[in-house]
Amino acid sequence: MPEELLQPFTVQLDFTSGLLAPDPVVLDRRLSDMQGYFLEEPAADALAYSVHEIHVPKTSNNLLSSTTVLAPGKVGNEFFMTKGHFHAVRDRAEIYLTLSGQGLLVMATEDGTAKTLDMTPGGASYVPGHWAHRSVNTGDEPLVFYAVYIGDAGYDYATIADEGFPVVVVDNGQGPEVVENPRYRRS
Ligand code: S6P
Ligand code: ZN
Repeated sequence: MPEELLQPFTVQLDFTSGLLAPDPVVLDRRLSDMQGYFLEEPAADALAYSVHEIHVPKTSNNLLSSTTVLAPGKVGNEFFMTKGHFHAVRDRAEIYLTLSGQGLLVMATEDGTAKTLDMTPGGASYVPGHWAHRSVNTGDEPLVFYAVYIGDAGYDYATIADEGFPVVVVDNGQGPEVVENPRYRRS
């Protein structure tokens, strides 16, 4: 028997709102927390997304999980998105299950290879280790997804904050388009 035996539990998850009950850890990210992330600086502040995380010890034998609720909207022509990160422990993988809304999951390796996947309700996307990941809301409703990841994965935000992703997702007037990031590794 392990020294600290965890008790099994169930958390109730609302697929539309992304809310968890009981007692999640909630982290709000506002546009004002995301200076330098968009090609244009946001003209006004607003809540961009919330992360609701289920408490478990952050160890390699546990699975952490959370919902993310990403608001619809744009900064200039760029759709609202999460900051994006590599895992601090680079090889830690993750699953994103889209619950509601429409979006794109943008991923990149350290050598600059980019990959995007559609996020639509019911889609379970696998993010292998070594791929930085960011979600982008390309729809008119909140994009809600449930993420499951290895407990000690951690976050490296600095690499993306410095370099960006190789691609960005913009509204070209007819819909979302994935285009080369003119500032990739240049700012
Ligand atoms: C954690 C997982 C998600 C994100 C969340 C917010 O490994 O990838 O829970 O943390 O979607 O994105 P970010 O990039 O601000 O952490
Ligand atoms: Zn992650």
